[in-house]
Amino acid sequence: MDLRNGLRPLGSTPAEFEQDLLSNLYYRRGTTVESASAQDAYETLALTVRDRLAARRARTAAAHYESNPRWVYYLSAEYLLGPQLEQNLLYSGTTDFAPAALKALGFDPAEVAALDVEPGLGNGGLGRLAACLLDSLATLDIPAVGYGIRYDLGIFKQSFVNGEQVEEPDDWAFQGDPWEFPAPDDRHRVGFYGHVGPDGWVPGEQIDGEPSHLLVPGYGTETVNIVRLWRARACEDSFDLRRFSAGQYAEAVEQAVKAENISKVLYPDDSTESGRELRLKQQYFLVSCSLRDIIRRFRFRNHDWADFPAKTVIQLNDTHPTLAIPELMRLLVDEEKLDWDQAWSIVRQTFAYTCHTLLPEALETWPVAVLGRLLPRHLEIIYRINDGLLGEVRSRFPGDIDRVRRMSLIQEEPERRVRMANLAVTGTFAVNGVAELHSQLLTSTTFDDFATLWPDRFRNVTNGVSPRRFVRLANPGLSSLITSGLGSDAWLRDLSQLEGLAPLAEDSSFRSQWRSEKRRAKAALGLGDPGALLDVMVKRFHEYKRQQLKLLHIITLYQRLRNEPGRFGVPRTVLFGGKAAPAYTAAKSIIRLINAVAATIAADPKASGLLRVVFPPNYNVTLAEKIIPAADLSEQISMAGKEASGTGNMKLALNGALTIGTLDGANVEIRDRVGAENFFLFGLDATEAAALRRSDYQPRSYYDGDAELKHALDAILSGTFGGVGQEVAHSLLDRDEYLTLADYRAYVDAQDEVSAAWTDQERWTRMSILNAANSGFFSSDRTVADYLDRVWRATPVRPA
Ligand code: 26V
Repeated sequence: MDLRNGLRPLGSTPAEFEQDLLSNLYYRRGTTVESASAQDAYETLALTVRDRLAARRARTAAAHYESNPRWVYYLSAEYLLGPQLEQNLLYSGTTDFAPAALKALGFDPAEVAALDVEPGLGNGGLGRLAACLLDSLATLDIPAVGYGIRYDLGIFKQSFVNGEQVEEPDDWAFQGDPWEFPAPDDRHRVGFYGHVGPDGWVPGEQIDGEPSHLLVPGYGTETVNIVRLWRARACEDSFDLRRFSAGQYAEAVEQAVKAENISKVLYPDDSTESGRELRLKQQYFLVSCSLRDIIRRFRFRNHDWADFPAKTVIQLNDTHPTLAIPELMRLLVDEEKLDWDQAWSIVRQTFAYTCHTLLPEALETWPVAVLGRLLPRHLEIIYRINDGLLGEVRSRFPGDIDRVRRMSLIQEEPERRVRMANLAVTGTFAVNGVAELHSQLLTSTTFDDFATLWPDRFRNVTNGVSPRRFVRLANPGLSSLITSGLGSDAWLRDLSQLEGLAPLAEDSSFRSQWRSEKRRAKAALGLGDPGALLDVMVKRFHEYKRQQLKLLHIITLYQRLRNEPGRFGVPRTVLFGGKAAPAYTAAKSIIRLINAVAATIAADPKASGLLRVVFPPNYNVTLAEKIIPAADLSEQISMAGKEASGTGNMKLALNGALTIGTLDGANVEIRDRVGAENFFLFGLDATEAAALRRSDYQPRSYYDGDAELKHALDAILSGTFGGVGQEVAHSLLDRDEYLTLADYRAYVDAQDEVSAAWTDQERWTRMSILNAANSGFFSSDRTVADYLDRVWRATPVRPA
C-alpha cells in the first residue's frame, strides 16, 4: 500500500462524526461517556474537528513538497487568532452536525462551546491583521507559514474595580490547547551574549525554541496552512543537580526559569521601560528559530543559495522581527561562508517590511550597549550594513552631513541607539504602509530621505479583514440575508460581489429584514432598547484615537438632555470597548472617567431611555464578534495623520454600521467607496492638523469660545462625575496633544447630523446597506492579492 496516499478518509456524514467523537473520547481523551466532563467533551470535539483539517493539511503539505513553490513567510511577534472552535467547525464543514453529536452523547452544546478560549497572543490591530492575512493566504491557496511566539500569558485580562482598569494574567492554555500540535522533537538552539571569535559568534548562553503549530484552513478550498509558534525551553543540561542535592532548590532551576521567561508574556506595548532587554530577547528568539525553520524547508528541495530569494519571501510585520536581516547575514557569511556582497544581495531580495504606525515614539530603537551585549556579532553586522548605506548616501548627496546623520542606522543623541525602522528599510526590497494616506505620509515624512534615495522600494497595501470571521461567523443572520439577497454565498470568497446588494437598498422588504438583523444582534448583546442608536467605539485606548472626544460628546448630550431637551437628539447607547497599556496613565484616566460618566448617567432617572453608556470589560476578538454586528454607528475619530489604517472601521462598515470619522487611515478609502453622502465626515484633515500642531496651538481658546465645550469641561473640573477625571480635563486644556478641543465643535455638529439621519429609519437603513455593499474592497483576500501583486509574487498551489 502507498502509505503517502493511503490515508483513510474521515467520514463526512453526521453518523461518522458522532462515531469519531465517541472513539476520540475513549481512545484519545481516555475517558467514558458516563464520567466525561464538559471540558472532556470540548477537548474531544476539538480533536474530532481538528482531525478533519489535519487530513487536508497532509494533502496540502504533500502538494507543497511536490511543487517546490515560492513560499510566503510571515514573521510577526503577535497573532490575535480569535476563538478556534466555531471557525474550524465552519471551515471543516461540520458546523451542522457537531451540536447533534454532542447531544447524542449527553452534552449541552452551548456549555461545551463556551469552553473555547481565544489565544490572545496580540495587542490589537497589528496582531489581528496577521490573523486575517493568514486566513486569506490559505483561502487563496498560497504556500505560506506564519511564525510567532507562543506566549504562556497572552494579552492581560481587563476588569474594572471602582471604574479603574485592573489587569490580570491571561493563562489561556491553562487547560491545554487542543488545537495545537506540539513538536518537542524539533527544537532549535538559540544563542545569546558571549563574544565574537575568529570563526564568528561564540554565544555565552543558550536556550531551545520548541515549536508547535496551529492549523490555518482556507475557506472553500482544500488548503490548510500552519502558524508555527515558538516556546522557550531550557536546554537539557540546565538543571543543576549538584545544587538541588545541596538543598538549593530555587538555584537549581534558576537557569531553566530564566530561559523559559523569554516566551512567558506578551508585552502590552513599548510604553514601559522595564523588561526591555527581555523583549529584545523575544525578538531575536522568534527570528532565530523561524529562519532556521525556513532554511530547513528550503533545503528539502533546493541546494543552491542563489535560489533562495526565488523560493522565499519573508514579510516583517513591523520592526519587531527586523533582527532577521542581520541574522540571515550572519548565517550566510559566518556559517555558510558566502562572501558579504553575495549574502547582502540574497538578503535584500528576500525580505519585505510593513510599517504600521506614524507615531514617532512607536518607531523602535535599541540602545547600542544593550544590543551589543546580547548580540555582539549582530551589532558588528549592523555597523557594516550601515557603512554600506552611508557610503551610498554620501556618494549620492556629497557633503550633505545632515542627511547622513538622519539616515544612519545609529542614532547618536542623547544616547547611541539602533534605529530598527531604518534597518528594515535598508535590508528589504519592499516597504509598505497599510492605507493610501499612511503610505503617502510614510514617504513624505517618516521615510522621506529613504524614499528620495530608493523611490521604487515604497508601495501601499491597504489593510483588509476576513469576511469569514467578521461577517459569516460574527453575524450569521446577516450573512444568510446577504446570501439570499445575492442568490449565492460566493461573496464569502469574492467580497466585491457585495456590490449586488446596492439595488436592494431600494427594496423596502429587504430593508426591513436588514433592520431586524440589527435588532436581533442588539438583543443578543443584551442591550435592552433596540430602538436606541447603538454608537460603538471599540479599539485600544490611546490619546491619538481620542476616546476623550467621544466622552466630551457624551457629556454634552447629557447636559442637553438635562438643560435643553430640544437639542438632545435621539435615544443612544454608547458602547466602549478596549484596553489601555498597563503603564499608560493618561489612557487609564480616560477609562476611569468613562466609567464615572456612565455611572452618573445611569443613576439619573432623567437619562433613562435616552442616554446610556456601557463599557463591557476585556474587549477581545470573542467580544468583537458580538459587538460589531449590533453597531449602528462606528466611531473612527483619531486625529488625522495618526491612525495608520484601522481595521475595526472596515469590520463595522461591512456589518452595516455608518461611520463618523476624520480623514485618517483607511477612513479615507471607506468614504471614497461608500460615498460622501453615506459617511459622517468631520474635523481637521492631516495637513491642517499638522499645521495647527506646528503653530502656537491654544486649546483654551476653544474652551473660551464654545459654551457647550466649556460647560462639558467645567462639569469634569467641578467634580460632577464623582470627582473623577480632573487630570483628563487639565491635560486637554493645557496641552491637548491630539487637538481634541479643536475638533470638538465639528464633531458635535456631525453627531447632530447623525441624530437627524437616525430619525428617518428608512433612509438610515438605505445608507447602512450601501455601506456594506460598497465595502467589499476591505476583504483581506484583496489585501493578500495586492501583496502578491506588489510584493510577494507567489502563485497558488492546490492540493490534489
Ligand atoms: C506602538 C506604540 C509603542 C509606543 C507607545 C505608543 C504606541 C502606539 C502605537 C503603536 C503601534 C503599534 C503598531 C500597531 O498596532 N499598529 C496598528 O496596525 C494596524 C494594522 O495595520 C492598523 O490598522 C492601525 O491603524 C495601527 O495603529
